[in-house]
Order: sequence, then structure tokens, then C-alpha cells
Amino acid sequence: MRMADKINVVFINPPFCLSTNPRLSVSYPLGLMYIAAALEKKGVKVKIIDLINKRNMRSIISILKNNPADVFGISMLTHNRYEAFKIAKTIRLLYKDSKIVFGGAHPTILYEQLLRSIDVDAIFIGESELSFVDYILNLSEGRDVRAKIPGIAFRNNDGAICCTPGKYIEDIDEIPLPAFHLIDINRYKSRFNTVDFHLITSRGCPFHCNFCSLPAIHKGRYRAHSIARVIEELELIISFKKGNRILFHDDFFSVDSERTRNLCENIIKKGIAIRWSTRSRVDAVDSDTLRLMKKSGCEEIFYGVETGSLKILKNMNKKFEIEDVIKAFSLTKKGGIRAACGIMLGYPGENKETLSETKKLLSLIRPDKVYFTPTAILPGTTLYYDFMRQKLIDDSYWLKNKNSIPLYKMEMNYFSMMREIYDIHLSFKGNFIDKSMLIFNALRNEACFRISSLFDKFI
Ligand code: B12
Ligand code: SF4
Repeated sequence: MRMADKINVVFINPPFCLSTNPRLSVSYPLGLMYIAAALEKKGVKVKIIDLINKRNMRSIISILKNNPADVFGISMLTHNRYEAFKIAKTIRLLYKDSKIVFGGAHPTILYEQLLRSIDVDAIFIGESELSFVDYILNLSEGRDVRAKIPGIAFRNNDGAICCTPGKYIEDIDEIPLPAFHLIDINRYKSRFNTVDFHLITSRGCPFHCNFCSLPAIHKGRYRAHSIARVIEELELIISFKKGNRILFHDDFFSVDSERTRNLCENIIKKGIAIRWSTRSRVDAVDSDTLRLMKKSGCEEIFYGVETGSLKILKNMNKKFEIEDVIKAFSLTKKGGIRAACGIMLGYPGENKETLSETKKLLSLIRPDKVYFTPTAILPGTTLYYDFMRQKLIDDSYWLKNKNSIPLYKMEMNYFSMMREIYDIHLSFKGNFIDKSMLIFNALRNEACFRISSLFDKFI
């Protein structure tokens, strides 16, 4: 007799209280939709409860009461850890016999601390389509095989914390297409009444920037979907008829320019009419690839430029040069694609001089959009370990400070930096609309910093 259909799983995406970015777009929980699809393929009953924009704990409790499960799987980023903890504690009170597990970026890095402080049955480390399915299928047969499944952390019968080594999915095409039928896609409509679809064509990034969480999650491993699989997912998305805007949300799109060209050629050949945008690195674009990207519907590329200071760029271990930034922006704009740029403010070493280097660079490359963010010190990053060594922070921060993210207390305070940011925006020349947009961006950035300073802590 098949037992898989006797067990039911409820995935929960906890609310996201604004902490660093008031501009956050609400997007569907792709990671959970992948695991849900893998479970359904084995006959397991799954639900996804997306609480992303729920603010009220009472309404969350009533949703939980209406959705009993054998296993509750809670997803967690560092930025919504506090809500995830509260939900786990509530489920424990409501359903004493159900299993509760965590997964996602934050528990992948801090599983030990979480097992010591929160009553959960297991924590899944990294990508979990295989490991979680394995866990559930065994559980449905009454077997507890946690110690044998790769990429799980748990407490054994003696209370000791055990962690099995993780295993990456070599061929990511084996993972079924995300389970779109488990979410209400209309909830994710933008103000233009269309959905911004998120699609991941590859996983991981071969670089090791010092502020980024990815090296701790994917350990520098990069794997790509086949072009045929990406086209299949695009065709599925288009069949929903909710607009044709796609965000290729790879950690680093265009790692391999030949593959990128191949993908674009296939989109063109198959007549897939999409408007898309993505993220890339300034040292990974060339004019031929950009031409094909444009032809296949690419409207915007976001580059993590981070700073105009070579000294800070080196401190970050970004591994590109200022010349690469200038070249990439020139090629992208010449190719008719909007070039957006992310700048991190307040990285250790930031001062008036480095800021003016950033200003100089921005006025040279003249990006179509600039996103300024304060430098967040995320767990598992080299930056975080540097601060730990200096005894400026330790792991207890993540339990004591709700959802707060630490920021670095620099020579220069954030408010004088904000004034500098206004200057940067106003120094851009352009037509009235461009200029109005830039001023709007400046105001938005200011709001973003003010909110950060309310929630986040300086160390
Ligand atoms: C696309 C993306 C976004 C998109 C959409 C996110 C979404 N709704 O899916 C947008 C642009 C909206 C976004 C926003 C933000 N993001 Co983001 N995002 C990503 C990115 C590039 C890919 C995520 C993804 O879909 N991966 C593919 C799927 C397969 O992976 P996954 O979601 O991690 O899920 C897998 C595993 O983690 C695990 N898993 C996850 N949950 C669970 C739960 C259970 C029970 C189990 C068993 C397993 C499990 O299994 C899944 C399948 O393999 C990641 C980088 C990365 N590679 O993780 C950053 C990343 C997750 N984002 C990050 C951050 C910081 C943010 C923001 C806070 C940024 C900000 N300051 O505004 C916001 C918060 C968003 C939110 N609402 O929660 C950080 C998280 C760092 C941390 N320590 O928590 C990451 C790691 C980027 C980075 N380099 O630092 N993001
Ligand atoms: S910041 Fe970008 S390039 Fe650097 S490790 Fe993270 S994903 Fe890769």
C-alpha cells in the first residue's frame, strides 16, 4: 500500500516586516513551490500558506488552526526570522504531535543556534527538493531516518546536535517545475495588474564576495538548467496570461555567455514574446551577447557595482575593476538595454573620500536607475566573521534583536551620507521625467535609510 498520500505537509512562508527595504516587491515563494512540486510527484498532499503580507498574529493563528498538518515546513530568511520563530512556537502549542521543520538561507547557516533555542524536529540545509522528499516518504512509512538523509540537522535521542553533510543536486533539471497551482497567482499582481514572474535558470555563483550570503549557502557551486527546461518554464508562465514580464532571478545570470546567447536565440526562434530583466556582473557582458539579449526582450540589467572606490571593491573581494564597470555600462546602454546599478553604502572603510569616488563613478556611467542600500552584515559572510573576530558581534545577535540586521557604524553617519546621496541624484543631468524619477528615488532611498535606522542596529 502507498503511504505517501496518508501524510500531509503544510509549508509556511512567514510574514515579512519591513526592515531594510520599504520598496520590497511581494513575490511568490519559489523555493517552497519547487519542493512542493517534488513532493506532489511522489503523491504527498501539500499546501503552501504564504503569510508574506500578513501583519496580525491573531489572523495567522486562525489560519494555522484551519490548516492542520502532519508536518509543517517553515521557510526563513534572516530578515523574517522572528516571525518564523513565533509561528513555530504557535504550531507547537496547537499541534503537539506534528513535526516542525525549518529551511531557507538563515537556518542553513545558523542551524546549530536554532536547534538549541527553538523546539523543531529538523532543519534542512540548503536546497531541499531531494532531502525533504526523502524525509517525508520515510516518515509516511513510520521511519525516522534523519541521520541518513544528507543535509539535515537535528537533535538525536540524547539531545546532541547532529548534522549530516549536504548533497547538491547535480542535474537541476530533475527538479519538477514549480507548483504554481498551489498559490493564488493573482495575489502577486503589481499595480499594473500584471504579475512579475520570477524564474531561476541556474543556481549558485562561482564568486565569493565578502558581504554575500551565497558562498555560505551554495559554496561557490554553479549549476544551470538546460535551455529546453527554461523554455518549458517560460511557456508555462506565458500560458497563465498574466502578463509577460519575467525576472530572471539567477544569483549570477550570464556566467556562461555562450549559454546566455543560446537561451536568447531559443526565445527568439520560438517566438516567445517576453519582456525580461536580470542581474549580472560587469565583467561578464559583451556586445554580441547584449545584442541577442535585447532582441529576445531584455529591457534591464542590474549590476552590483557596490562602490566607486577601488579600495572598497578590493575589501569586498568583488574581483572586478572600475574599468569593467565603465565598459559594461557603456556597452549595455549602447545595446539599448537599461543599466541599473546597486550601490552599498557604509562598507567598512567608507568615508567622504570613498563616497566622492562613488559619486564620480556614477556621474561617469550615468546609470538608468540607482539603488542605494546600507551594508547589511549577514550571518555566514566573511564580513560577519571579521566583525566576530573583532568582538563587535556574536551569534546571540540573531536571537536577541527580533528581525534587526546589523549595520556598520562608520566614520561618517548615515544621515550625512543621505545628504551626499541627494547630491548624487541631483548631479545627474537629464530631461524633466528622468530628473523627477531620480528625485523620487532619492526620497525613496531616504525613507529606506530612515526605516533602517529605526529597526537595525549599528555595531
Ligand atoms: C530571487 C530572490 C529574491 C526575490 C524573490 C524571493 C522569493 N520570494 O522567492 C526578491 C527580489 C523578491 C528577493 C527579495 C529579498 N531577498 Co532575496 N534572493 C533571491 C535569490 C537570488 C534566489 C531565491 C530563490 O528563489 N532561490 C531558488 C530556490 C530554489 O531556493 P530557496 O528559495 O533558497 O529555497 C530552497 C532552499 O533554501 C530550501 N528551503 C527554503 N525554504 C524552505 C523551507 C523548508 C521547510 C525546507 C525543508 C526547505 C526550504 O529548499 C528550497 C528548494 O531547494 C536568493 C539567493 C539564493 N540563491 O538563495 C536571494 C536571497 C535569498 N535574498 C536575500 C535577501 C536578503 C532578500 C531581501 C531581504 C533583500 C532586501 N533587503 O530587500 C528580500 C526579502 C524577500 C522576502 N520577501 O522574503 C538573501 C538572504 C540572506 C539571508 N541571510 O537570509 C539571499 C540569500 C541573497 C544573498 N546573496 O544574500 N529575493
Ligand atoms: S554578490 Fe553576486 S557575484 Fe558576489 S558572491 Fe554574491 S551572487 Fe556572486
